[in-house]
Amino acid sequence: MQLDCNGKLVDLSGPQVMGVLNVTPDSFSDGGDFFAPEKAVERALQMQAEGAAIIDIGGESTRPGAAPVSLNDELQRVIPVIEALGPRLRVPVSIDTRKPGVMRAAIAAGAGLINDVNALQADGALEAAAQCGVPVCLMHMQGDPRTMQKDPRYDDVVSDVRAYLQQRAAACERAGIARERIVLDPGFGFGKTVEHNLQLLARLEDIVSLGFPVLAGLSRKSMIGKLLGTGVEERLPASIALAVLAVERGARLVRAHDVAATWQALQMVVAVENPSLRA
Ligand code: 7PM
Repeated sequence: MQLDCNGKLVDLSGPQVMGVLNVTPDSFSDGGDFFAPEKAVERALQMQAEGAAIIDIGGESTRPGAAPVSLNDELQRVIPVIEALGPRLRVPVSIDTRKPGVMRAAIAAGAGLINDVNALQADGALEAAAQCGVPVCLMHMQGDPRTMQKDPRYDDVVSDVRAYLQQRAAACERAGIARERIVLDPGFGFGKTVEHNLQLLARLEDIVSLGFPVLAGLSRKSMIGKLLGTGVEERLPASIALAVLAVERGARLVRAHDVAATWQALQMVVAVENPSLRA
């Protein structure tokens, strides 16, 4: 099983790490340190060396309560970084966006995958992704980033998220996105309480059973802070534990800020569960 990301291949026969490169001035995990293209390139090369199989670039903060970003601001943040990275990275870049205009420009600039927390629900997004011909990661979110953490409710969070992702995958296929190009993500923290997040992780196999590769984004998330009382910079051990639990339940991609530590942990899972895949 592999993803063809605009010519760069991602092998999914075992778990892989998607490294997070934020280019928002307000991004909580890097304080905007990587806003300058040269800095971003440096960090992306480091994540590649640490084992990242994909570098995820987002110019729109999806932080709970964050203000919307205009198309032009988002393009100005991400396109120069993608252009600079393409020729210097062996691994593909994914574009974390909800806007079809950013999808098209990012893929034209060399990005290899679309990561949409809105699962291509914006007007024109399905068409844009289908025409780009790259893999898409469809994430579940209840509500929108501004209000999603107010009072999230589900009948059964796992079956609700499963049904939503199945429906979005079907919409993609109808729009001409090949099955082989679809990745699903339960969207930890996006319109979910700690209990919802824990149930989704405990029963991640119910999402994996849809038959698509699953991505899990748990790194440094606030559920850890709520369970342990730790600040964002103190969440690595718990992030690693959650990544290992997700991969044990069948996740094939783990989105993480701390690439080296996450990659090393996943290699231990591989060594135990599937020694023939050892790096
Ligand atoms: C503030 C709060 C800033 C939360 C950033 C975040 C995911 C994602 C993000 C995820 C996929 C973060 C999030 N999370 N894309 N983008 N899956 N596919 O913690 O879980 O990085 S942004």
